[in-house]
Amino acid sequence: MTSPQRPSGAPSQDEYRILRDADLRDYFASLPAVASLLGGAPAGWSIGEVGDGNLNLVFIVKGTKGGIAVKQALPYVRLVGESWPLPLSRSHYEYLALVHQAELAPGLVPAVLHHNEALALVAMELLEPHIIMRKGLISGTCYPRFVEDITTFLARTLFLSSDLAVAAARKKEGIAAFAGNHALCRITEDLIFTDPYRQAEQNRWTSPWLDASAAAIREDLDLHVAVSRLKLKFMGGPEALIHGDLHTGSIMVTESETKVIDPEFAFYGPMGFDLGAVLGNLIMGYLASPGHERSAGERRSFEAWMLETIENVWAEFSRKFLGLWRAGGHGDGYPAVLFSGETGAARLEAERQAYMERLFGDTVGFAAAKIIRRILGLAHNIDFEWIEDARLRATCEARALRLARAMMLGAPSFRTIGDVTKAAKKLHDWQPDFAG
Ligand code: SR1
Ligand code: MG
Repeated sequence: MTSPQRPSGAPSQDEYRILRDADLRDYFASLPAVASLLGGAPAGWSIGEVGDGNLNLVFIVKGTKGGIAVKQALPYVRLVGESWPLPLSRSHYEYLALVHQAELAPGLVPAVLHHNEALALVAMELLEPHIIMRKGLISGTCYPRFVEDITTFLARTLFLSSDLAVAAARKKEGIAAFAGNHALCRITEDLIFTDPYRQAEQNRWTSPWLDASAAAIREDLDLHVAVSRLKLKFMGGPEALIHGDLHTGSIMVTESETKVIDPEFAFYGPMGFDLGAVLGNLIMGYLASPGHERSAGERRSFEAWMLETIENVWAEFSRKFLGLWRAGGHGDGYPAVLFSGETGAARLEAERQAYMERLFGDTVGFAAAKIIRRILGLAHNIDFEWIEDARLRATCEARALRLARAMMLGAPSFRTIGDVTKAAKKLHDWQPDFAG
């Protein structure tokens, strides 16, 4: 895989300005290809800022013929404000990742229509009528296409950018191309692997019900060791080009299509981090579900689908990843010359199984870290946040915390994905003792 470079002669960084609706109108009016895609007179285009993420501005621009989604990075963290500066270069890495992912997993990411490095701006195909998957799950909607698509995305982007598929020099060029995205990695290192386990000013949780759980986790040295091991893997394991923030808010869906968006956290990291993000967020969706129930048991079939989906995501990912490997691992890892003949082939197959077991262990650990950060850290998710009754929200969150702690400490006892769903199911109706 070759890495697209920054376009030569790109305008310099000092031309950056935060764009308002009127600026966007003038800007796209001056780009014939985009203007013609939109259609009609620029004065008639509708333009609105719709971003509800933690970092950026997102606009939808619509003309008489079509529409585009436009993402502009702000020089700071939107969720917190100007007191937390953040490099605009994340837009470059997002663009780069979208280009690579489109090559590796065609059709599963939005098409990039335009990129301006200086403005930290990416214009993409407008995904309509897609919605953010997290919102669909909150409303209890099942997505029949999701397992097929997300596992193709995961298997292809991870396998095809790894040492199992890519020659050593190219892989290292890939690592180098994304190495500058360290400010975004740092957010993950702090917010996921450190802050929820210490007193951090920005931490928050559903108080007072989770006060004791939060305090216990701050004192839990077993957990501190386990999360630090995961952090080290995240920092020092450039296995593949990972999305880096693959939660259900980074996935847009319809019943028949799935698109992975927002890869601004992309870099070469551990595969289990992306897998854990998907599974950890599905587990949260499942355990948040009782909080969105309007009548007893009304979400039962949705919840059964969620458990099935969690199981199928791992099973299908594993099948597709191994399929790619068996069809031809042309990377410099596991040189074919060392595994010739029938005995060599059998030994390599056993090694593939061992590889998947190790990857599953990483996935379980990272999924747990993703759950804990959303309940005790700075950035929460609406699966829990939209549960209006705070005590019920705390109950759902306490169940998820209990499962996550068991998963992070007991990865070896979660040998199969069925062990994970079984444990999640067992906690679905568990009543925490908030007094104790
Ligand atoms: C301060 S940024 C908080 C979170 O938003 C992003 O979506 C990532 O998940 C990050 O950790
Ligand atoms: Mg995002």
